[in-house]
Parts: sequence; C-alpha cells; structure tokens
Amino acid sequence: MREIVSIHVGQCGNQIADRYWRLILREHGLSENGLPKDGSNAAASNSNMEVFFHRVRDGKYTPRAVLVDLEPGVIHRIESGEMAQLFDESSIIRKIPGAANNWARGYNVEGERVIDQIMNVIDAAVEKTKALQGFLLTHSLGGGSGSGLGSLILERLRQAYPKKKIFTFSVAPSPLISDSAVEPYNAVLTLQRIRDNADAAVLLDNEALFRIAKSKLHRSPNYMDLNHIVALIMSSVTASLRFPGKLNTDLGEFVTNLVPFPGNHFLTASFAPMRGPGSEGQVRLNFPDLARETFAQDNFTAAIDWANGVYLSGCALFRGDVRAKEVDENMAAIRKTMNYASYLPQQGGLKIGTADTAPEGFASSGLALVNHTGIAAVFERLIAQFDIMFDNHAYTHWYEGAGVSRDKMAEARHCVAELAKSYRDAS
Ligand SMILES: Nc1nc2c(ncn2[C@@H]2O[C@H](COP(=O)(O)OP(=O)(O)OP(=O)(O)O)[C@@H](O)[C@H]2O)c(=O)[nH]1
Ligand SMILES: [Mg+2]
Repeated sequence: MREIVSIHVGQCGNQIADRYWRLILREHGLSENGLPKDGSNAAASNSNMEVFFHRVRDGKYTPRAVLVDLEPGVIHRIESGEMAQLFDESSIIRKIPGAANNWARGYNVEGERVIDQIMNVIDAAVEKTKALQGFLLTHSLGGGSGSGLGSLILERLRQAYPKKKIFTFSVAPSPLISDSAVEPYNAVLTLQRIRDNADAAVLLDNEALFRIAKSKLHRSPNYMDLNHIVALIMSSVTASLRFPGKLNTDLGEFVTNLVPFPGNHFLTASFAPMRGPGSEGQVRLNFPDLARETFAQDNFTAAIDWANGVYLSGCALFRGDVRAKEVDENMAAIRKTMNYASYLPQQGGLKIGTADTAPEGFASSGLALVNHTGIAAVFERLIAQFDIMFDNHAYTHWYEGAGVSRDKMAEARHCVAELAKSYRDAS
C-alpha cells in the first residue's frame, strides 16, 4: 500500500500535528475518533486510506503517527481534547523535563536517554505496514526537542531505514514570534542533519508565516494561526499521496521532480486561497486568480530572495472544482513569468497535477511546492544571527556543557554556509 509513518517531535511538531490530523480526518470523512462519519464516505471510498491510516477493530482508522515530546504538556492537550481516542496509546512518548531550548540537550543528554524507546515505537509502526515508502517529520528548528532530538531521530532513521524516503516539515525561527536567543544555534545544527539525512525538507519559516497570517487577519497572529497555514500546506502536499491522481503519487516521485542536485532539497510552499481561519468557505476564486495567488511571491512560506535567484524546480497541485483546460491555459502564462535556471528545461520544469477533493471548506485550492535558489537568504539570515553570538562566545557554554564543542558548532555553521553558497552558485 506504500504507507507513510509521520513523526511529530516537540511542542511545535505536535501543535502542527494537532491541526494537521484534524484536517486530514475531515478530508477522509472520518470523525475525531477515527470512525467513518455517517454518510460522508464519499472521500474515504476513493482515497488511499491505508497510506496514512492503519485500520483497526470496528472499522476505526488510527493515524500512522508517532508523537514525541520531552515535555508532556502539548501531547497531554491532544490526548485530552477532541482527538483523545484517535492516536494509538503505544505510539505516544512524552517525557520530562524538556530540552530547555538547547539542541545539545535534545540531541545528547535527553536524546540518548529516550532514543532507543522512540526507535522501538517507530519500528512497531513500521511493522504495521506492508510496503513502507517513508517518513514525514514535523518539528521546529529552534526548540531543543524538535531540533536536537529531531536531529537524532533523523540520523537513526537514516541508519535503520536507508532505502526509505525521509521528508521533513521544518519550522524556522523568527524573532517576530519567539524571543529565545539561541534559536539560530539550534537551527544551524539541525539544518546540517537535515541536509545529510533527509530527502526533502519543506521549510516553514515563521518569519514568512507570521507576515502572511498578519496580512490576512489584521492582528498579531498566534501559533494556532500559523499552524492553520502549515496544516493546509501539509494537507495539500500530501493530497497526491492520499488521493488518486497522476502527479507525485509517492515520495520518490516528489524527490525526482523537485531535487535536481543532491543536498539542495530545501523546498518552500504556497497555498491559495489563503484567508483567516474560518472564513475560507466564503471565498470563491475564479481559476486565473487562484493560479496567480498560488504563485504570488509573498504567499510562500519562506522569506525567499526572489530577486536574486531562480527556480530549480516546481510542482503545482490544484484541488477541487478546476477544469483541465483552464489549468493548462493559465499555467502556460504563469510559466512564462517564472525565472528558471538557464541550464534546466524551461517548459518541463513546472509539473502540474489536479485532484478532485479540495480541503474541507474550499471549493478549490492551489498549492505550489518549489525549489528556488533564493532560499539561500533564509540560511544566510540564520548564519548572520549565529555569527553575532558565536563570535562573542555568547551562550556556547550551554552547548559545550551538554557535549557539543565549539568546533562542532563551527562545523555545522560551515555546512549551512556551504549549502547557501551552493544555492547561490546554482543561480
Ligand atoms: N509555527 C509554529 N512555530 C512554533 C510553534 N511552537 C513553537 N514554535 C517555534 O518553535 C521554536 C521553539 O521550539 P519548540 O517546538 O517550542 O521547542 P521544543 O521542540 O518543544 O523543545 P524544548 O521545549 O526546548 O524542549 C520557536 O522558534 C517557536 O517560535 C507552533 O505551534 N507553530
Ligand atoms: Mg518544548
């Protein structure tokens, strides 16, 4: 069945899971406890349910998901909320005392204590599959658990399952919504592991998410507002895996289409129509507007340097009430406005798919998932923030005290600088 196991780590990873699984359940006609809703089996009957769900007794579906946190609070809220009956108890790992915002604690100190248990739980989830295609990981790059423990999980997954695809949905920190000074350290240390151990990473940059949410809501957004956007994007990225279609029907195809050079697998996404939570049902866009909004630069989830970069690849998925002829005509026009790397096939570079089912509440929707060299700007921003502190030895003792030397930190910084440079060079 080509199943996928999702792994959610840390506060951010699990708060995203909370939004994401709610959407996925609705798209598959399932209630919050995993049982098919009466009369709403239309979606479920034509979808590839087994990819993301494991069918258990009485027709109940359980997400193929592992929830991990080093602090119990967020997972406890999920377990005591509407989805209390949804997740398999044995696939939830909640520990204390947290990683105190320190990558080194999440990776070494606390990580070492729990990694074997986590891998056992992942192995058990894999045993319930017939033909696993890979893993999705959601986490933040800035927090101690999501970054440090997330890095350790990535390394161990790659060792244990070298042939399986690994995708991350990784939230980059921004001072607009978080005030922890050490996040650039955590982010840089994690990006090195993502480059080495993942096949693709969708960067969800809080800097960009915050601006998008603010412009739609006209108030200062909170995490739930940002996660609403993230969940819509994740549901659309995974729609082609969950519903019948022609494009990107498995993780391997995503990689083939989107990653022209090994290591340059950092993607960014855009979802349209983007509106404040709760008001999307009222939005009906004609297709040209939908297509335009899908590719609007300020609608992407990473603060990309559009002016000084080129597209390496791109995919678009239009869901719901869209006609193939309209898609072809409008996308031909949009293709012409896109700046592709000169050495890549201009017209073939953008792959386009359609799916019948739109996200709940939408008549139609658009998703763009692209690999653009301007993503170097995100890495450069993090490196600049890293350098200011590192050069002054600020906070590095917390890392050294937990087994990560300044040399190791410098090595990660070098790796991310090389990554930025390789994107700049690919322009
Ligand atoms: N978009 C988004 N970002 C979040 C959310 N929660 C935290 N963050 C960001 O994630 C970073 C902090 O990481 P957390 O995920 O809270 O930390 P953690 O992984 O639980 O690690 P520790 O608490 O340090 O053990 C900061 O950059 C926050 O802005 C969330 O729900 N959504
Ligand atoms: Mg935490």
